[in-house]
Amino acid sequence: MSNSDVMKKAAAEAALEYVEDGTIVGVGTGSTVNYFIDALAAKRDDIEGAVSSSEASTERLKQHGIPVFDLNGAGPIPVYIDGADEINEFGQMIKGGGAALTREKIIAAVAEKYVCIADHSKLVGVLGSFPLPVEVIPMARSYVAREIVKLGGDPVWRQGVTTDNGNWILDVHNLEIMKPMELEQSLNNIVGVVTNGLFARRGANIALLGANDGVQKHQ
Ligand code: ABF
Repeated sequence: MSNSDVMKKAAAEAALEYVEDGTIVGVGTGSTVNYFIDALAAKRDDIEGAVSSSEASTERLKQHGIPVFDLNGAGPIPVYIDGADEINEFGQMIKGGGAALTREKIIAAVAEKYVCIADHSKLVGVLGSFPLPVEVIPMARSYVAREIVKLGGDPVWRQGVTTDNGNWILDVHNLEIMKPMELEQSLNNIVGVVTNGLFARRGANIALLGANDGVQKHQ
């Protein structure tokens, strides 16, 4: 296992502490979350089940015998555990490298608490080195791209990728995001945008970042 994987696994296992018995757990997507799902299997009989942000995570949860609920019937979600592509000291994030940003943002909105799990390399001073994913309705791709250029970004179509919702992804390069909340809102205002990968208005409440000397907790 690589050093990075050791750190991801440590962060994922530390998140188990936030899982409440008898509840439905919000589960994100990605390689760090996969470690979390594997660890959650040990608590399978203590929880009611999970809601999932992607087909991939649903599949892995079911393989472990963890019931997966439809969000509409799930009621309160005390905690959502998910990764990030970048996170800053305020818990604001870029997400969507795995193209699951829309379902991730929905569950994050529902959950009372977002616990971000990652290795410490995801912690940045200014968001934007990681290209910002934007999910778009396919027929709006070119229009949305032109509008994003007006905002100062450099959008690139992630060709060959269709999201779980049947949409496409533009990855926006060359952004130095000094005002994440404002940019999140501006992108949301473009017709044809389904979701953008800035999680600034609803960021993480707690970040558990795996490092060489253990798991750092930021809150
Ligand atoms: C999800 O998984 C995404 O929002 C993000 O793109 C990605 C992080 O993946 P990993 O844990 O593999 O770095 O959280």
